[in-house]
Amino acid sequence: MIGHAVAALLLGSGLASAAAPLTSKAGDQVAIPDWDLKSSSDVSKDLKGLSKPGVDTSSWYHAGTSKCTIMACLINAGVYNDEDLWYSDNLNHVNWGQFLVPWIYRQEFALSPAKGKHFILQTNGITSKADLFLNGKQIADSNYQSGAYGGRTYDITNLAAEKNAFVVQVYPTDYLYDFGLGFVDWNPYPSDNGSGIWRDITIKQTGSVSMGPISVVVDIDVPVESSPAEVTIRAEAQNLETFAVTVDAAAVVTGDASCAGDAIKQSVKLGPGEKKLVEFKKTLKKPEIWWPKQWGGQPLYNAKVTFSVNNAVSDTAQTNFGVRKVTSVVNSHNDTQYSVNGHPFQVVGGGYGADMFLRWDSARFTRIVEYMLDMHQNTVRLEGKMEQPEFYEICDKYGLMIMPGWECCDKWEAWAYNDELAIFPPPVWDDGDYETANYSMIHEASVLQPHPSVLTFLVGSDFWPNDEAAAMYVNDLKNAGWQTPIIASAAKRGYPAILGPSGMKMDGPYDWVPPNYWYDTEPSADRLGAAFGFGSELGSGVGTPEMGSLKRFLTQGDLDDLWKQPNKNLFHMSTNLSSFYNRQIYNEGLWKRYGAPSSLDDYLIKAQMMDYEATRSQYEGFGALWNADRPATGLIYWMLNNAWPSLHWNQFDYYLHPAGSYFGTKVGSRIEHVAYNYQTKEVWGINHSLDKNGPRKVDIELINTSGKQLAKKSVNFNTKANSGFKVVDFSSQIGTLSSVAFLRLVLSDNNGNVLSRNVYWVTNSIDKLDWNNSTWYYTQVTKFVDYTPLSKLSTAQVSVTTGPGKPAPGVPGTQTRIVTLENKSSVPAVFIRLTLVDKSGNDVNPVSWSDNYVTLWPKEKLQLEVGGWDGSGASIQVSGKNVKATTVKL
Ligand SMILES: *[C@@H]1O[C@H](CO)[C@@H](O)[C@H](O)[C@H]1NC(C)=O
Ligand SMILES: *[C@@H]1O[C@H](CO)[C@@H](O)[C@H](O)[C@H]1NC(C)=O
Ligand SMILES: *[C@@H]1O[C@H](CO)[C@@H](O)[C@H](O)[C@H]1NC(C)=O
Ligand SMILES: *[C@@H]1O[C@H](CO)[C@@H](O)[C@H](O)[C@H]1NC(C)=O
Ligand SMILES: *[C@@H]1O[C@H](CO)[C@@H](O)[C@H](O)[C@H]1NC(C)=O
Ligand SMILES: *[C@@H]1O[C@H](CO)[C@@H](O)[C@H](O)[C@H]1NC(C)=O
Ligand SMILES: *[C@@H]1O[C@H](CO)[C@@H](O)[C@H](O)[C@H]1NC(C)=O
Ligand SMILES: *[C@@H]1O[C@H](CO)[C@@H](O)[C@H](O)[C@H]1NC(C)=O
Ligand SMILES: CC(=O)N[C@H]1CO[C@H](CO)[C@@H](O)[C@@H]1O
Repeated sequence: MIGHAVAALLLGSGLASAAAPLTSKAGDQVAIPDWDLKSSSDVSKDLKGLSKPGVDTSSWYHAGTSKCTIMACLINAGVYNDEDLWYSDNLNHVNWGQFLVPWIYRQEFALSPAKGKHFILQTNGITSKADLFLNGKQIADSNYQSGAYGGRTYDITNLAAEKNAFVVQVYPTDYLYDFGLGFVDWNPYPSDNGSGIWRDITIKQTGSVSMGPISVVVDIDVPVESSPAEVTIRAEAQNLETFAVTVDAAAVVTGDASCAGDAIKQSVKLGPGEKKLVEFKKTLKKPEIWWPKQWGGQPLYNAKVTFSVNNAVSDTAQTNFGVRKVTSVVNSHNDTQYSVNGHPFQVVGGGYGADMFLRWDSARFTRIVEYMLDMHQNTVRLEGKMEQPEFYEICDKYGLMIMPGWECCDKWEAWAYNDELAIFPPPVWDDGDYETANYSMIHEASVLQPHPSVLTFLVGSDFWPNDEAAAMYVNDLKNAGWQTPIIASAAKRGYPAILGPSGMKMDGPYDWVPPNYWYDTEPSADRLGAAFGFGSELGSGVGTPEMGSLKRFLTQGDLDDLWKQPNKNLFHMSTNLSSFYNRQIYNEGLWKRYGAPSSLDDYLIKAQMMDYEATRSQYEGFGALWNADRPATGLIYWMLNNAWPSLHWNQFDYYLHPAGSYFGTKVGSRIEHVAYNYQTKEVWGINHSLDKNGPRKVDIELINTSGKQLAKKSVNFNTKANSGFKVVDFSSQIGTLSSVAFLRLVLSDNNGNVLSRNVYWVTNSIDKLDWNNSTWYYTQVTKFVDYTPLSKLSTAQVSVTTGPGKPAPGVPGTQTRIVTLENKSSVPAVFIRLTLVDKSGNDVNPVSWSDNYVTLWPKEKLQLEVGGWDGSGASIQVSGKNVKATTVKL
């Protein structure tokens, strides 16, 4: 008896939820809140039996959440923890063999069935596929419930009871055979290959008629500022009865003063089991326009649709939407160019990495969006990592555009002509695969459709879908009311007839190239990733974490390897099959340009300088050449962030610490900016704005490493919005340098307000690229610039004082701090790095700095602002290339 009492207590969540039905009225849609799980090897093979209420699952793992892959569930259950998994090569030692068999997820929940009530179970993707059992009956098999994005609905009215037990048998994922979420060469694979219930499974209560997803079609002409919008709200009605019913459908739009009117109503007759698309039309005479962040506000409208039968609500749902217009053209160079609200829109973005265990955290993602906007990016690309619905809501609210699409290099691109998969060719699609892909597209299109932040959809990444699949995808998107451009792939290798050329290039680089690479756009030659056209994934492969992060995931031996073994394969780089398993190409550049490191600290400051140079010049190159003869129409930096603590390919590390690659991007993408073109030794202006105005001035100054002025010039100009342009040729001053010098460019307005301040270290020559010796991932450098004099700089004395700032956005109740740097010396203070730390000296992240890794002129004073942290910051660590490390109390 004692044993039974314990077991009953441990049943826990099952019993607790049995008390309260999941849904209480028609229109309620609630996620099954929790899961117990166990390997199929350790439980009864009688899954029908397991799916009857009352089974003792006290010895199973308890997920404590409505969605988790098997590994994420096991982390939640305390079997593993991240800090251990991430440390050194521990991840390699997880027993992945345990995930080669199916796992069983189980949960009990209560409903209150009654005559006239209907219950719909909805999946949103289970990886890789699943058998579903409810109350002793199988309701789906894994041919039907297949694919990480395969969302399906099941009418469970006939099985619903007061006490329900639901069992999901989840099948293992092989990326080559199943429609999963793979990581290609981004990082080692999660031990379970992402298998599991990674998105919610919901139960919805309805009356006789249920509602499908709401879509909102918005038609508006340009100029959007003075045009009305014709809005069509659409939702499918399905009669769940075996007799005809009449549904009274009503839609209410809210959002601006003109919407205060009555509901738009209509009655629709539905035969037994019949489905019909119900449409409501509304004209917004003076709509409020949704803009990407840099161009305006993000007003959102709301549409609520209610289906009633016999005066009782049968189903109801709502969605936000925005009024905006996205178009694209493939220009005369075969490059795709987007426009948003009638204005040519240069895509300035980064490639998103989902968490390795696909865990979702809205607060974390919100900080990531704030980081992207702080770096002046306007777009995030999702290569087959379409996330949870909150992802899109957050982007709508903040004004960040999204470029979703399918992923490369596995089952999703198992085309006979895909030579990337030649070594391990996955089987080409059979009928079942087309059906899985079809339902995946239908599901994702319905989730994405209403969101104004969705710029486009890429139905392929490295390869284009064949004609049959492309026609299917396009049909699914159109049926969902899709209005933004559908693009064949992220590369120029080929295209399906229905879509035509993608206009996007995927020609690298992915590993280190020097800063002049981007500006070398020699029109007669194929300059691969240089700043022309639309680069869908490209970068110098940089993103070296700083010490505070490195010591969290590397042993002393691993840390030593970073600077003592420059060619060694490193577990935290990529998979061991990839071209990115070591830092050899990067390190060759670092050793030859900056000199062999004398310590890990020396390695890291040199690495941050390399990373900063790399991202700054990439964003500046694309910004400057945005309206060149062959315009640079977009760039997606490869990558924005990582799935785990990685040593490369990011703009901030896994712990959200912003370092060199972050501030290079932030400076290089400023809305109004002035940049140095390494290739031509010219100064260029960049203007990403539509509405800034007034005359502008650039002050240019060149000093040598002793701080002596070598040249100085001021230029006044007027330019047009949304453009890049040459300001002045500075080649005679720079071409005659005898050693490294510093170039400072300061852009200001008529009132002397500084809009952009930007310092370079330059020499009279540039790194020499051997374009003919390029691979798909980099271009060989045959002669490196010499920055080694930077290691012989005299030490600069910098004073650092802090003072109160203003209330900080983001974290309530916190203030920003003003940090004043003053160079007391006659030599420049180079690449000053500021790190906010807590009382114990640990990095405080996330954090926002107005600027960082700055270079001060002799005697120069500069004010920076730090904010957006949780209040635990106690001091600032200060160091730099020629600045002694100190710590200053806040
Ligand atoms: C994960 O997928 C790879 C192929 O992409 C496969 O070789 C491996 O066996 C899979 N692992 C598991 C645990 O299913
Ligand atoms: C654009 O692509 C088409 C084929 O789709 C080709 O015929 C044409 O020459 C290309 N134009 C340029 C400028 O490369
Ligand atoms: C995709 O699914 C839709 C909706 O069920 C169906 O009408 C269409 O025929 C399917 N397409 C293919 C190619 O299977
Ligand atoms: C790569 O890593 C896998 C998984 O850890 C291991 O089984 C394999 O032996 C490694 N291959 C090479 C070439 O190192
Ligand atoms: C950006 O464009 C506006 C509008 O034409 C102009 O007034 C402003 O001076 C420009 N800024 C730069 C840096 O070119
Ligand atoms: C910097 O320029 C001054 C003045 O020409 C010169 O005396 C000094 O040697 C130069 N410093 C270096 C490091 O070249
Ligand atoms: C690179 O290759 C092109 C075409 O093969 C050739 O015309 C050119 O001379 C080569 N350039 C160099 C620097 O070898
Ligand atoms: C390419 O670079 C490799 C390695 O530096 C060199 O051995 C080879 O000769 C180069 N090939 C060409 C065509 O320049
Ligand atoms: C101590 C010192 O020399 N301070 C100077 C630093 O530079 C600013 C101008 O940038 C001068 O105003 C200070 O006198």
